[in-house]
Amino acid sequence: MAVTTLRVVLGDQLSGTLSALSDLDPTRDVVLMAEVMDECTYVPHHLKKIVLVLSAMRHFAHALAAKGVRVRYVRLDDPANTQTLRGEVRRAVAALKPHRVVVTEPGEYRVISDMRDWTEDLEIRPDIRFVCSIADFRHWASGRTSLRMEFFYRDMRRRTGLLMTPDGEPEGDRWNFDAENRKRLPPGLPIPPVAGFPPDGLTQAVIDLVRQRFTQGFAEVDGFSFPVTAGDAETALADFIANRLPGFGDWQDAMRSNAPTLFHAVISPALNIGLLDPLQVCRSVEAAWRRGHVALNAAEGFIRQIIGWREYIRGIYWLKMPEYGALNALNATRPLPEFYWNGATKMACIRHVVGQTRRHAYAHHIQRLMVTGNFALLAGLHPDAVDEWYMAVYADAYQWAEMPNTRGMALFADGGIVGSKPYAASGAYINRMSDYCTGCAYDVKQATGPAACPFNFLYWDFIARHAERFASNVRMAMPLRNWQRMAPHRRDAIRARAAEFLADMDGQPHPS
Ligand code: DLZ
Ligand code: SF4
Repeated sequence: MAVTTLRVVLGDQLSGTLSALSDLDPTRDVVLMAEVMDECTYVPHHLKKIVLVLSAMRHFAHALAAKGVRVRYVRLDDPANTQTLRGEVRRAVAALKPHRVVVTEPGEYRVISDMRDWTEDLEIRPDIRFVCSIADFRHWASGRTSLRMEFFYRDMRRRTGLLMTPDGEPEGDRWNFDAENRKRLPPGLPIPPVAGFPPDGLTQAVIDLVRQRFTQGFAEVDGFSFPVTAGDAETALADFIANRLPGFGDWQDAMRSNAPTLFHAVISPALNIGLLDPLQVCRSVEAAWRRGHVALNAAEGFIRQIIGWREYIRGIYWLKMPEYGALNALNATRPLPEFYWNGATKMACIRHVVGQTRRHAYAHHIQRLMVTGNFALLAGLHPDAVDEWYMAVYADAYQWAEMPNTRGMALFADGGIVGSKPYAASGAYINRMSDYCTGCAYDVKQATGPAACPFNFLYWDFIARHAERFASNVRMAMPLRNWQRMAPHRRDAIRARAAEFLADMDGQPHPS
């Protein structure tokens, strides 16, 4: 039978509500899904991320087929596979001769640029799985001299009605309860585990394939337990709401060495490939608050991450690309040290975060921002290298989400588009929010000498290096003043230790 429409579904578009599928006619259309090396290798993805995407793709294709939809599914090991999305679309067009090809806009600039060459009759539809469309964000941003997430978030609250009173006021008379969300974790507090989903036959086949085809060192494929279907993702969400959401607010920023997930949802890997709908997730969390299961600071803190931060970051990405991907406002040039990949460092905080990232393809926001991100900022690591690392190592990383978080929030490489000041912090912050320092070879109380915590001298070195630039930023006035008031011999000792440490890290001779 003649094929009317070829509908392309990418690996992070696994949603029944996808715009490319909205007018699907199962009798005349074909859905194309392709596992391709190009997408599996454009950054050295964590093996668990590859397993997640390919397994979820296979499950999604099965579910479509079970509903009577014709699916052209190209496996990675199919000998005819061209191993590029473009090649697979062209091959399908040649074989099926559809009247038109329909796709939902991809999450990465790289892919949409390439898409324009795919085929002549391509219809690219907006991705409607977000609360705020790209066009609406542009409209919101136009005419504003500075963009701030908090104001965008309030608009999203009004638009969705989430945590709003019938009179249009924020519940609890406040938009934001962050001040209550920075508590230290009591030692010994039991942490509810994250629900795991052991591999079924389909996933096991993908694990075997990935083991065979990808031999890069970073990452462990053993212990894969992410949800790979919409049903399992719902179970994971329900488990979070029942068991961890009550503690999510209070201990949102805490870190503990033997507890990688704490009270976090760990739903981003499923959410970012489309197995969950962000608005539905927020409605479930709001319902938990309305029935008295959780406090308002927990529900609000979580909802802000989704309809505030997640949507805001995506808006910034599409507003500022492609220029955003080349920004390097602080002229950072240092290569990424090997310990980002192998965890071999005496800094216990980094060792723990990199170690858990290797094992789980997951770290929570404060670990990403204040440990690996903060170190990269202070040490002046090149944003391209840091960007690639975050894209590769986290199971939830897609460029629309990852890039503004890395270049903007963590590295200040965008010069202040995402955040109004650099999130630079000394070891004291990590010590306050974690137990990492108690097991560290370095002393978090010292800023000079061989035993000093590197975050301390690198923090001051960072302030000193950028003193001129920060002089015009009121939010940096205090650290700058503290630096300038420090005794000259102490400033010299800090800078000398920083230079020595960085030279060691780079494998260079010490500066004299
Ligand atoms: C991340 C990923 C991987 C590892 N593999 C595939 C694949 O084989 N086929 C596919 O369609 N998509 C894959 N993806 C997701 C794409 O990289 C993602 O759709 C684009 O980066 C746009 O966000
Ligand atoms: Fe990290 Fe410094 Fe604490 Fe060691 S002492 S864990 S390097 S913050």
